[in-house]
Amino acid sequence: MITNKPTVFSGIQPSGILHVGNYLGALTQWVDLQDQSDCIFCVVDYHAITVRQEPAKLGRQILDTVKIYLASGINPAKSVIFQQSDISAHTELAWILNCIARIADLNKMTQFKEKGASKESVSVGLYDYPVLMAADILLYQTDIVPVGEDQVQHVELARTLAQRFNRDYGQVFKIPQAVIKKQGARIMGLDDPAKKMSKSASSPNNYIALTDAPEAAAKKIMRAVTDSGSEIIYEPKKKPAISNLLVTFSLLNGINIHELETRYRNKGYGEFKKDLAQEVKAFLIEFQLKYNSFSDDEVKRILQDGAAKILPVAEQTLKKVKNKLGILILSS
Ligand code: AQP
Repeated sequence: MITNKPTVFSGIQPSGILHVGNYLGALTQWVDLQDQSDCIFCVVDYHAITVRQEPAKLGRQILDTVKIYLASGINPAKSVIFQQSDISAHTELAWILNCIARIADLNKMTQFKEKGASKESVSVGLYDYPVLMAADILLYQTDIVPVGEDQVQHVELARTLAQRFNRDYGQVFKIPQAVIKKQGARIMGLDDPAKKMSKSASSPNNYIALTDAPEAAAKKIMRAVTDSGSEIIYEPKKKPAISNLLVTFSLLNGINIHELETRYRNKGYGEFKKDLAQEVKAFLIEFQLKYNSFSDDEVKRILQDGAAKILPVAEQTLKKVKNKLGILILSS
């Protein structure tokens, strides 16, 4: 599987229904990288269980996440798609990296502070999530990690742990690089443009889920909060809500933001939102046609093939790590 192209690794948690933020911030970038790189795209179910998931629903969410990858344009003939818990080397390497990471490293992680703050009790897994993410990335000797802005700090930690391991035990890991999109790396919540759009947000008005009924999604756009004033201009600091809607509009239909500003000069928020609502509706109708065309059996086959293809790469890295640590006795 490994060629001389750069290796790309990324994943999404099956912790709910994926939204337009996941699509514009991550998935479109994955699709663009497929031709120039060896791409590995994971459904990171062990990350999802860092907060309570409903066992009766989680399997469905895993299959649906793969269908969203496929509907977005991830092609299993070009890219490996697999489920994290199918490759036990992820959790084994995470344990080893836990012994390399420092409490001080994890205390710096802002996503843990944000996600943990609203909860009465927080799992050790949620705190340790960035170390598992480092293991995910480093197992495949990854060059590039395409992510949204919220994950950049976690990729930084993967780099730190890789450098520390290589320095203390000898060269094993490649040092990965986070890549984020110039635009769309942080799509904000429709109900609160100070916070990112998130599938675990308390209100469904925060996000446009990729499986939302198109008409209902259009209504969410009409209800989206706006800023004071009436001008439709891109100024994220002064006008975070309208700027977020402009970015979404621009990325969905390919018209650049300046053209949109010109088109809506002297027009009100109502007209702008009505047009965006139509864009979102049209996008979802087309997306969902593809999404609904995949069967569960097809998805299971893709996951099985993906795991089989990727297992030797993961095992090879883990073996090198164990060897450097001095614990590889029987099969050295
Ligand atoms: N709002 C966003 N804008 C742009 N990119 C985003 N991503 C997530 N939200 C936005 C990117 O999508 C990828 C997958 O993220 P994830 O599901 O693994 O975890 P997350 O970042 O924690 O996403 P959510 O939606 O907020 O999930 P929950 O609510 O379950 O925690 C990543 O590349 C991420 O950057």
